[in-house]
Amino acid sequence: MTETRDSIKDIWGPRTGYTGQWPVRVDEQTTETPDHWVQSACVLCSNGCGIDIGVKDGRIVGVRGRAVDRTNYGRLGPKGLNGWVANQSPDRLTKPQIRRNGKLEDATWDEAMELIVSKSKQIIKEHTSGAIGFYTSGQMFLEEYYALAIIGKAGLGTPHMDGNTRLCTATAAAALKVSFGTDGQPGSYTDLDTTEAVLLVGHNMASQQTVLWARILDRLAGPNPPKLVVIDPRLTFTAEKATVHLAPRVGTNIPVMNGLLRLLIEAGHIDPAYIAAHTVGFEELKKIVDKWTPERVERLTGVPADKLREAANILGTCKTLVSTALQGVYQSMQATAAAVQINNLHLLRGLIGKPGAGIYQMNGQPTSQNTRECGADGDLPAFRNWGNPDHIQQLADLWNVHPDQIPHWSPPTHAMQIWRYCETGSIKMLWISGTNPLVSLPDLDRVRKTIEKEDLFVIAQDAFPTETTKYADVVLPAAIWGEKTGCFTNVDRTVHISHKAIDPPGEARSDFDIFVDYSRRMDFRGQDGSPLLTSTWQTTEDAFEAWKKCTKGRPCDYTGMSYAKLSEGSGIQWPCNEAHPDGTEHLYTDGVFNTQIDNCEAYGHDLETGAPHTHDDYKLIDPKGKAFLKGVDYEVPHEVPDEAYPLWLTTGRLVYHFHTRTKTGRSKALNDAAPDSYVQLATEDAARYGIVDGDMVEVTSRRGRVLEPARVGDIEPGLVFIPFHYGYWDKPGRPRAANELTITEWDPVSKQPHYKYAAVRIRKVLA
Ligand SMILES: Nc1nc2c(c(=O)[nH]1)N[C@H]1C(S)=C(S)[C@@H](COP(=O)(O)OP(=O)(O)OC[C@H]3O[C@@H](n4cnc5c(=O)[nH]c(N)nc54)[C@H](O)[C@@H]3O)O[C@H]1N2
Ligand SMILES: Nc1nc2c(c(=O)[nH]1)N[C@H]1C(S)=C(S)[C@@H](COP(=O)(O)OP(=O)(O)OC[C@H]3O[C@@H](n4cnc5c(=O)[nH]c(N)nc54)[C@H](O)[C@@H]3O)O[C@H]1N2
Ligand code: SF4
Ligand SMILES: [Mo]
Repeated sequence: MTETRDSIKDIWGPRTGYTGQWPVRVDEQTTETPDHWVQSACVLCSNGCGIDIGVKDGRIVGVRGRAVDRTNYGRLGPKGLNGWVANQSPDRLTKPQIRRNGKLEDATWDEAMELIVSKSKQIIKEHTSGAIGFYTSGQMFLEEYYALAIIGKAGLGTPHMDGNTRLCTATAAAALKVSFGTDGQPGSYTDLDTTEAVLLVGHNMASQQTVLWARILDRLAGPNPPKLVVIDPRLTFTAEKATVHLAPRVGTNIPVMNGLLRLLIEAGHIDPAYIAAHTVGFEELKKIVDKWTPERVERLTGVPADKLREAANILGTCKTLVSTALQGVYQSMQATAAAVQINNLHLLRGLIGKPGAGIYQMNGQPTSQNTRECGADGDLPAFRNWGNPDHIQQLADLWNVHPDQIPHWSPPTHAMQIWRYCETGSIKMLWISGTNPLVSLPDLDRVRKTIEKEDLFVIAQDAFPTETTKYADVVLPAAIWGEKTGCFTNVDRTVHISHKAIDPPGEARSDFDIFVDYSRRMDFRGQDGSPLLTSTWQTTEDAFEAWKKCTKGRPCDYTGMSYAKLSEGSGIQWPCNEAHPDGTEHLYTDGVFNTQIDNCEAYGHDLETGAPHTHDDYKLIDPKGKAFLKGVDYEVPHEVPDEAYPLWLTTGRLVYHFHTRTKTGRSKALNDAAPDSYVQLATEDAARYGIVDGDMVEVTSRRGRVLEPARVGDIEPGLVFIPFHYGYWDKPGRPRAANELTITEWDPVSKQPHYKYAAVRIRKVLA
């Protein structure tokens, strides 16, 4: 057994202060000495740390960080070091199940797949393929998403396919499209090695990307430490290290960001030459932000005017800057508009496309970038534009189908709308893969009622019994990380290959094999009568080769990569092609963006209403490679505290758990570190309600109630926080899932749900 460090007690590990090149530190956690190591990357957050899987006698016996990998130089965090034990959990799903007489019973793969196929055919006959929907993941592999996208778009021809990425990083994609024309993070992690300042908006990196945070901690411990500006209503681990911490009221990112931009413009801390040469929209933006004086910002957000000035001074005078946004932006009010303000900040200062200057419209899930790239969500493969007939023709050519077979008469259906169609009955079959909506969707009572509907046929494809598989008509046991080969892309566009290390348990099969099997049994064919997938799609490597063709000439060009090349090294950043055989660190180095009419991924939206623009609208505004500067004014959140529900609720994450805990809840070390949910209250509020640490508190919203033990302190008065990880699979009984309380509202542009605010009341419950 080797444990190089106790990551539960010491989350980030020892400091190695530096500037320039981040030193190597290899973290390892093994229970036995492996006979061999298998190359992979971690799938427990978007950082995608390079990892080797230790194998002995066909079992995983531990992991170690890859010293050569550019994302982590050997380091791993608590989840990376302790999460792998879930693969070998005794309650893995090992056989397909079919619901018979109300009960899930074991079945053969033939029985389960034939049932799905006969249901699909019956539904298509009676209602068209528009009655079939797919709700997938940000945690499967690139090859699996691409197979699914082709099945949905070219095989069935249904517009109803989205991922849980809608709950996660839809706003990241939307904000990048709005400003730069297509998805794709402009920067590179190496920017953190030299940058003078870091801005984190609604992003608790210290908990959520612990290894990336270790990189910042090491910079803080080295020469020329960067200054940190953190915008978060809670005093998080991240905020504790801030040079300036702004703690606005939830839902007020727009006033804060508008106020910061105003101060920058007023002080002349902008780059007029860059603005003139590479952007459009400056005058309109200036007019909008002009109204947000520091005093007005203070009145609305609670952020003291002087603190805002202090922050603006750092952001305006640093020569290099890395900014990130995550769920405190994406799941809060005016999500896309607020995320775009961060892009604007960099554009105004000309801090983009060069070393030390990076924007991270962060991802959350390990493979959410690929869901988006491959078009297994509400996007089309390789950032193609559903409104552009040439882009549709390109896909039709690649897939050997008529363009009309590919739904493109309106935007693909977003996840919240897919669930709405299930609720109203126009979707009759929902295929859920790699996500657990019965814990993660907002307003769970409504979701439960929907999934229980007699006329909705539900397939759930997962590795574990979950709150969702419980309601399925067919359960398909999936092979997961470590048990199958595939690629995925982290937030700085680094593509890793993850090799199969062990066999999956029992009869579990990879998502790739399941989707390809479905395509074969449905007998999907192209225009010339040849099978859509099966003849050239035997292995995931075949799928990767097909994907490369799909990306040729697009911003996410993978054509210079191969399984062999990815296996020789340890991560390559796209675009990687003939011109850039080793990958590309920075996008937009020449100040030319992907906004040209024939290149852009979307024709834009009205940022306030979300109304999409058409090809003809775009012709009038085509900035031909310049970036868009766009702004909006403040809007009041859709639900605000009142007499009946006087407190704000916000929800989020803990360092030791991943989402609905299907993996981390099965790791003793992680689960012991955070065994239960809780409600965090400000000291003042706790005193007012006579609540002390550990008291049981009932939290009620207009949609439901939960019972949580109290934890007092480190949060703004008037706000309560509940981690959303805790469902019911391991602890039925007490209502405790945060999403019993949350609202069904979403951002008008990205359609990402608003998990970060709701109005609640609390009451101490006597034991
Ligand atoms: N340990 C751990 N790490 C993870 C995950 C996990 O489950 N556990 N999940 C991964 C995934 S998929 C994701 S998406 C990321 C999410 O990573 P984060 O976005 O960092 O996580 P959250 O806790 O959801 O939200 C971040 C912060 O937003 C703040 N916030 C709430 N409302 C507002 C607001 O209106 N404005 C501002 N400025 N801030 C606000 C909250 O106080 C919270 O600290 O983490 C990834 N990494
Ligand atoms: N209140 C509140 N709700 C939230 C959030 C919040 O901040 N607050 N955050 C939202 C965000 S950002 C996210 S990303 C979602 C996450 O929500 P979910 O996606 O529902 O959460 P997970 O627990 O990660 O579910 C993934 C499932 O996939 C399974 N799985 C893992 N690997 C594989 C695989 O290779 N194949 C298959 N078939 N299955 C696999 C896992 O066992 C697990 O059941 O939650 C969202 N919900
Ligand atoms: S930072 Fe993310 S990718 Fe890296 S070890 Fe932790 S969970 Fe895994
Ligand atoms: Mo996420």
